Amino acid sequence: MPTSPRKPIVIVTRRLPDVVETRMRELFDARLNVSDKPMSQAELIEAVATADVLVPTVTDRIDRAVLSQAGPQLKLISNFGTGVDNIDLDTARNRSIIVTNTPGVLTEDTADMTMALILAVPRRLAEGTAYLKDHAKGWGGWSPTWMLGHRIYGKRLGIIGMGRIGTAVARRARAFGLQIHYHNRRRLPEEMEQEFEATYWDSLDQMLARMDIISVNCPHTPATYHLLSARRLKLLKPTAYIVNTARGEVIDENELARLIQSEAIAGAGLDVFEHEPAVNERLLSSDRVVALPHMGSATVEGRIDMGEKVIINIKTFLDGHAPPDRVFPAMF
Ligand code: 8YV
Repeated sequence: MPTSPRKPIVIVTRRLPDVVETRMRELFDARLNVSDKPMSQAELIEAVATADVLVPTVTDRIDRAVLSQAGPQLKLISNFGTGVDNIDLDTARNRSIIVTNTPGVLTEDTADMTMALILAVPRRLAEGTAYLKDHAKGWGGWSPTWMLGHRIYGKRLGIIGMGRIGTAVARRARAFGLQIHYHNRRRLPEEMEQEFEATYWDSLDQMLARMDIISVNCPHTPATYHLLSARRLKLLKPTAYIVNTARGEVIDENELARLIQSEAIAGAGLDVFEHEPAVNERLLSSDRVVALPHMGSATVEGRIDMGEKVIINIKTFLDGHAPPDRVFPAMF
């Protein structure tokens, strides 16, 4: 009797939506993380020694130490997430391990969250909610001069990183009457600039000094680590706000906290932090900071779409084709 070929071992480091896990069980020898507890570096090393395919998330550090223990069977890392700064890409490439991600499917959700923070910080939404909760039995009532925030209509929004998410933010921001400015490695095609009536700044320094709100929408790479350095943060106007739904590492978080505390910057809306899951105490305790626990892509629909993308990448690879979302496309 012919034996059926063994199913490839796919190790998934965190719990994924039920429909995604069910499909993975059907297709692969899926080793799932029922407890959802983040894996230790030792557990990750064990995983790469066994898996044909690894499915990590932003909470797993797939560094050189982990990858150097990978068995020869590990040929694909299919990241559940768009950012791949959790993976040592150079080492993966040198070891001929393909890396894929999940671009596109979390663009709109992340742009929505960015817009929510752009509104929430100048209009003091978190403060208002907290105040009502603290005064549940009766708040002082309306007053003409109380809880005043700042208008966003007509203000200048400077977007750092005009890729998919930055562009989706620009589209939303236009509808709210914000003026669009951006800094990007490449200038947008003319018709896109016209669509947003966007102003391109080749010099990030010059853009920072003139904006009312800054939105960080670029990936974290060696080139963007502390792009908003202590020196650059000091260029911002004291009335400026910063929103970050990309990666905490792009901003010098310590300096940001210091400048907000000393009122050299008006406030910040932060969904990501430099040393997650730790958050700088001074940011958390400031009334002028709206802090969220990395929720930008946290919708049921988004997480299912991300899982579907992971499955498509694995399946395509196992069928002998180039997976669609390769991070270094030349490799297959
Ligand atoms: C994800 C993200 O939740 O995809 C990304 O890059 O930052 C998040 O929205 C996370 O990465 C999942 O691994």
